[in-house]
Amino acid sequence: MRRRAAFTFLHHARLSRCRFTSDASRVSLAPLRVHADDARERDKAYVDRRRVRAVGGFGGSGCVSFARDGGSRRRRGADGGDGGRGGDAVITACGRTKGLGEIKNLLMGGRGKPGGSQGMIGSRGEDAIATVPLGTVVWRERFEDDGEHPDVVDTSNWGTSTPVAMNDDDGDGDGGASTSTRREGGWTRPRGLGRGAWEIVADLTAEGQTCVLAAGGRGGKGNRRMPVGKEAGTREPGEPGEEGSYVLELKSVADVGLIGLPNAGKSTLLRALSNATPRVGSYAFTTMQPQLGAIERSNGTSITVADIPGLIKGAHENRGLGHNFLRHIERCEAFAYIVDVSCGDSVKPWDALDVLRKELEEYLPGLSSRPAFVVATKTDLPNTSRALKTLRERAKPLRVYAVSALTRDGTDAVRAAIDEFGGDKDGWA
Ligand SMILES: Nc1nc2c(ncn2[C@@H]2O[C@H](COP(=O)(O)OP(=O)(O)OP(=O)(O)O)[C@@H](O)[C@H]2O)c(=O)[nH]1
Ligand SMILES: [Mg+2]
Repeated sequence: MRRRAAFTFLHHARLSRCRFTSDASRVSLAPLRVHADDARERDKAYVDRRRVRAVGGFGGSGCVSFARDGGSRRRRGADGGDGGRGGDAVITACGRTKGLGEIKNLLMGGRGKPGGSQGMIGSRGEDAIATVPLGTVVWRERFEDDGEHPDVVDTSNWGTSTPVAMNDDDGDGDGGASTSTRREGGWTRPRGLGRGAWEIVADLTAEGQTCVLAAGGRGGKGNRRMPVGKEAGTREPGEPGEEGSYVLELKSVADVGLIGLPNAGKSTLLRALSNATPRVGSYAFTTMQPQLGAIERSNGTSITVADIPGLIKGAHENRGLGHNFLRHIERCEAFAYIVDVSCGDSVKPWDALDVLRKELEEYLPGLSSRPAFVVATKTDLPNTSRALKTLRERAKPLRVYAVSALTRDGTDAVRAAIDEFGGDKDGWA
């Protein structure tokens, strides 16, 4: 009896999200403080790639109907209306959407309504609309001549393959699929997919931009369209909608990317420069997803700066968070290399800079030649001046800005540099 009472109590306690104090005789019913955990869960749930099957809705069937004369039973003529068109499967870009986690695996338009008597056309099926973040690239799988079916594509190696650039001769050795990719010249695949032929059908970078993944089917004709003869008593069924297999891949849209080893102080710097509030912590990989911040410019426009998760040696081979975030670097027009000059992690700042540039270049050739500057952080800590001097020598011809994001010393110069970049995109080259 006592055991049962204890169980009931525990059950209720869990439901009401209360917590127990260390003193077993007293139970605190204060709600759990879950904010930090929620933020961590949100980061973990961040999804920046999604496989979606899109199906347009079935068209409604046409109607068989005959008009009748007043009270008599004599037929006056066929008047059955057409069925309504099936709904489309659509995605639309929205700045407030942060990831692809909310997208369902199956996006299916609604069925069109059947036609009615007196020539009434059935209403259109409802569109299935999913919102995606700005910067979503839409890949569509193409059927091969050999009849390869989309469902046999192996997704187990997602995030592990080497980069596949446009017009790339990706020698992953899977014979036919690679050949067909090269044959079309512009074809390529979503990163990490080893098989199948894929093409980019849309790149949604502007608010409200939409892409119809699968159009709804046509509604069937009613007998009004075939009013004479035998056919007057027939109707057409609705047609099925289009179908397609898609991969949605998010590549953040930012003008400037903050690139650095874990713990270098990227998030702290973004906090100091903009109104963004990324999480800061004294441990590696505090930031698990790209964070965007806007920096106001003197001319009233703004520049978007992305805080990218920490990059480590071997990231281009998918070490650390690897390709999951390197993908977000691709679109940045310029980079700020963030290096810690306090040598807190015993990595020399100039070595860190070499690692960062090398990883970018290994990931996508040409990336490290984009306009860039260096930010030496944590200058408030002791014994940083010698390291800073050597860094300036070794980083040439890149400019080096010394800052303490904590005390905000030197952050105005960084903001001015970003402002200057916006006016003249080759400003730092
Ligand atoms: N003294 C000092 N500490 C700093 C400065 N900038 C950052 N820190 C500290 O360095 C630690 C890491 O800072 P973050 O901003 O989280 O570093 P991060 O580069 O974003 O790290 P990841 O997200 O893990 O890659 C935190 O404990 C910060 O308080 C600085 O200018 N001076
Ligand atoms: Mg961070």
